[in-house]
Amino acid sequence: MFDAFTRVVSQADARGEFLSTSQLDALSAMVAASNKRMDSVNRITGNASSIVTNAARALFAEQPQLIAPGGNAYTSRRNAACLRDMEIILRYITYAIFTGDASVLEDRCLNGLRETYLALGTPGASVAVGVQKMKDAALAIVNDRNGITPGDCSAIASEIAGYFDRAASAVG
Ligand code: PEB
Repeated sequence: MFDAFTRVVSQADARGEFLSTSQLDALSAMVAASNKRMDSVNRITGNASSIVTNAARALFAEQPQLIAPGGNAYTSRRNAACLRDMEIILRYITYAIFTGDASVLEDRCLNGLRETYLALGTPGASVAVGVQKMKDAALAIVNDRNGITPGDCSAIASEIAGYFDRAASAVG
């Protein structure tokens, strides 16, 4: 698991080089924006349960076959597993936002998830739709600027969008 700093160190070390000016500039821009990053993590985390349940409700409204008899989320046990999966994915995305690096999300959550869903008969494309709905909700929260340090949030917002997109495309 890397964060944005250790990743740069590991890449420089693999080449036996000092950190480059462009690497230092990129990290210093990241440090300058770190309040927005942590505010975003804080607000997504504080709203996690409504982000998950609203996304799942909207997914089931669009794809009612999932919760109909024979559907992969039919029965309370499987419905709960579905909500839990969405919460796990959102949690790892908040870790990636916090560290500024997708490796924790990739290594501990997404790696092998497509194969797990194939084995379970869980429709990965539907999970991807659920993840996209969580993305819309998370970005709406970040972009409403309530409790987020003032300034331009477009860079952190597009970074956040990228982590959701990675998760969706890993299973979809
Ligand atoms: C991944 N999900 C399920 C299982 C696992 C995961 C390993 C099998 C074991 C279990 O049931 O607990 N676990 C999950 C994850 C990590 C992890 C992301 C990362 C660290 O450890 N079914 C649907 C929806 C979707 C869904 C589309 C959006 O119809 C999910 C929610 N996942 C779902 C369901 C099950 C499941 C298991 C319903 C149960 C399937 C079953 O038991 O038949």
